[in-house]
Amino acid sequence: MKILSNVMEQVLKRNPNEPEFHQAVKEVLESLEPVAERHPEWVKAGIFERIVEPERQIIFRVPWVDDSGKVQVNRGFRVQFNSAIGPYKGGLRFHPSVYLGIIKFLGFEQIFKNSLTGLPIGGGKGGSDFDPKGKSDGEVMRFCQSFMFELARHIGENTDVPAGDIGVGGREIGYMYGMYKKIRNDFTGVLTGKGLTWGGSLVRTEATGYGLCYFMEAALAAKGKSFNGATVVISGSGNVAIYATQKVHQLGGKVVALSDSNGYIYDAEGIKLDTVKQIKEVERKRISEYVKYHPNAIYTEGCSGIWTVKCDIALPSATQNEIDEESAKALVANGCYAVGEGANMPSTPEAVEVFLKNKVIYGPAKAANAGGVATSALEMSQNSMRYSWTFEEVDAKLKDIMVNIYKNASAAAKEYGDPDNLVLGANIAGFLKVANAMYAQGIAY
Ligand code: NDP
Ligand code: 2IT
Repeated sequence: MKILSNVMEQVLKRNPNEPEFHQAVKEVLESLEPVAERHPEWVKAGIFERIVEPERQIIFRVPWVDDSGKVQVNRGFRVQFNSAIGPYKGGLRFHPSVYLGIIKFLGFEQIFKNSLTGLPIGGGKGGSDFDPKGKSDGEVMRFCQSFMFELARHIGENTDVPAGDIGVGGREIGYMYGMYKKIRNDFTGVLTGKGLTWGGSLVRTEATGYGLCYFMEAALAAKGKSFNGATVVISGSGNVAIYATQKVHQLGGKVVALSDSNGYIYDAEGIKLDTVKQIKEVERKRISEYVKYHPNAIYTEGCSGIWTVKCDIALPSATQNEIDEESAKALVANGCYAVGEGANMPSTPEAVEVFLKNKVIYGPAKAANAGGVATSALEMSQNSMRYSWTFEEVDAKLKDIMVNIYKNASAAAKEYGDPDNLVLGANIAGFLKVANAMYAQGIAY
């Protein structure tokens, strides 16, 4: 790095002990070096220094009472990172590992992802270190209500529109929406991922997994390949993993492995998705239960072993840094020729290096998993119109958006001299639109 090395140094100094945020920023700044060379006016206007600093960071206390009557205290976050091209938009993550550095990395990535969708949404992210696992519905509800009691004053349909992420699905969005409405006396599209009878969009539930497959379908087709007949490994067994599995099966591929944070299942005949949905969505149990229904399947303790399962295509859809260098090498050694990221930043920088060196068709997260937030933006449009599109209409728009993201990322990669490098292409294509808007809106902004 030359022009932008000072920016990175400042990020490290100003944000100590936030390795995930450093990792996300470093990758983007490395990609943007040739852009800085072409745009001295952006360098002069401090666009790069400004884009790595959130516009606003909110940290708040979330007190709630558990089923035994004990008072619990969690920490809540909302990082409003960039509003140059639209209201802050991005999910809420409830997971014990959440701290400011995780929310900042996710919020930073969201800026470029949201720009890539072509829709008018800025970047933001939030969440809490609350662990929904093992909690009763009542406990989850009281936590969500307390969380929204504070968050409500910072968000709004034209200001900041949160949605789900790890640990936040339809149930949690419902509890939060109810509380927002009670506080504000206002029925608006302030959250996305809502239920279908109260403002939700068809396809939002399926969108990230489906979108991931649409993106990868385009990337595979460019190299004369497809999902049809391919063996696929998908990590996680939550929202993204489940609907990626469904779409792979519709496209003629066979998903043979899924995981959770405890371990992974292997089913050589292909994963039976109805069983997974029953275990994860209805019963909220562990993926290990799967072998009770399908004794021919194998459960292995420990989640990283999933990358040693032989496959053609891998779709990491659990969490950040789940594929390290060793796992990436194992995938390549077993003949895996494509990796599409359903999760945010699931591959370490060393793993990405392995994929790029070995000419793996590699779909980076901010491009490949943008279908979720894109459909959230479609939900916002429908809410503004007080109208709903059909499943087929939303699905067609989603597919169109994902194919366009592939085309734009691919074109930017070509223009900047590294045609197959979609990391470079996605980072640059996402950045250009935001930088243009920031430049036009002046420096006080
Ligand atoms: P869910 O909460 O529905 O599912 C998460 C899955 O990942 C679970 O199987 C969970 O296992 C596993 N997982 C979570 N944390 C870890 C961990 N630290 N180690 C191992 N496994 C883990 O979340 P989503 O499916 O919504 O999100 C998955 C990924 O996709 C995240 O990276 C998220 O940021 C990203 N994403 C989500 C979008 C969405 O629309 N929902 C949109 C774009 C990206 P367990 O149950 O054991 O915790
Ligand atoms: O990481 C993501 O893009 C999401 N969790 C979805 C965000 C959204 O606003 O739908």
